[in-house]
Amino acid sequence: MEQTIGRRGLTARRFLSAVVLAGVLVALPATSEGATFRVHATSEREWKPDSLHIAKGSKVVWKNPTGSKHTLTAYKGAWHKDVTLSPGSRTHFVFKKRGTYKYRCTIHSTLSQGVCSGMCGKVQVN
Ligand SMILES: [Cu+2]
Repeated sequence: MEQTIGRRGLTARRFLSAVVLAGVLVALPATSEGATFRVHATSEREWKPDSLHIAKGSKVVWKNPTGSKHTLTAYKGAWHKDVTLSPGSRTHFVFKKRGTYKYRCTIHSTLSQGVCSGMCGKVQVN
């Protein structure tokens, strides 16, 4: 029941529309295309988080805040070469294709018959 046609009423309705629109934008999932996700190495020799589910086109940034060197080595071809993360450094990768990308630090993990133990991580791109 809208009875206010005056200047005040219009303004109030516009304000309400803006609030509703803002709510819709905030409600968009965090996995929408183009989002940035962060993973960091821990001093317990883990990737945190060690498993990510992201949308195609998302960027993942890996940081190494520890005092040790780590490598970011994909064992199913996400990267063309090993990336060495020296203490305090970071790197990133934009995932343009769907798939499961497994990676590990070759210094702090072992890979035996496809099974990684230690500093292992996974990115699932949908
Ligand atoms: Cu490591």
